[in-house]
Amino acid sequence: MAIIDDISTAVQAGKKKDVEALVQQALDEGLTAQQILGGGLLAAMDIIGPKFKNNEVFVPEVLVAARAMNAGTALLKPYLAEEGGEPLGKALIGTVKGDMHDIGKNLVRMMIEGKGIEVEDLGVDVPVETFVSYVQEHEELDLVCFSALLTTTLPALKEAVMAIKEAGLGDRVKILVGGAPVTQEYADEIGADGYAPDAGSAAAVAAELITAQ
Ligand code: B1M
Repeated sequence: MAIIDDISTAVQAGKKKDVEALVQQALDEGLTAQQILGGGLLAAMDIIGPKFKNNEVFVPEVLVAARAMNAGTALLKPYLAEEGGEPLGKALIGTVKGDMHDIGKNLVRMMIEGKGIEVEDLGVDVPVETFVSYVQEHEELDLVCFSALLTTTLPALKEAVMAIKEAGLGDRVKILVGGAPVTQEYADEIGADGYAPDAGSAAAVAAELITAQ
């Protein structure tokens, strides 16, 4: 579909305003948010990723593409969210210490919100103490979600999971982990309650963990 390809091209070029206009046009033309997300926005990052790895594009290009992608996903947010009602529960999300990647985390947040779960987002590069004190201060929380995108920040992910448990909060909140280098095996090894490989399954696992409590 031409407009989907145009969205992907505009994201790759980091043309934020064009992405916003094209995403809006695609919605107006009746494409679903999932079609736009998968075929346009995420497809662009699948092209940027290998180029970044092969030194065909560099950090500034990736950053403007990420900014354009985030602008597009922000427009899709209300469409990805299901109709209201009572919230199913409350979750906290953040990218672990030392890790600045937030595109995947933002998508996970949106999809979890789409399940009717309220989500507080602490952003990126979040120190473990910040996660722990937030959970301590918010007794209404059901779930804590940690995102890690670098193999070098896997130890920070482990530390975050352990800190929640060592603070005696493991019985009160469930812990969901994910991000490109994270596997089910690693999630089990560090004692997380749940793992998901992508944003859609993260939302399903989040809902399961909350309703099973
Ligand atoms: Co970075 N980066 N980056 N980067 N970057 C990767 C991750 C990398 C794979 C690129 C590569 O070399 N091929 C590589 C990591 C290698 C590794 O550790 N195995 C890498 C590197 C090395 C780096 C730097 C070290 C580069 C440098 O400076 N030399 C540096 C580190 C900075 C830091 O964090 N301290 C760096 C910097 C950056 C930018 C700042 C330029 C930018 C981030 C911008 C931003 O996020 N605002 C960036 C980007 C954009 C990427 C790539 C190109 C794209 C990541 C992305 O957004 N993907 C990436 C290559 C790639 O993935 N193709 C790369 C789209 C996103 C939707 O997918 O984030 O995987 P993803 O999220 C998915 C799943 O992982 C999952 O669901 C999401 C949606 O389906 N998921 C969860 C994520 N969190 C979850 C949580 C869950 C469950 C599922 O539960 C809680």
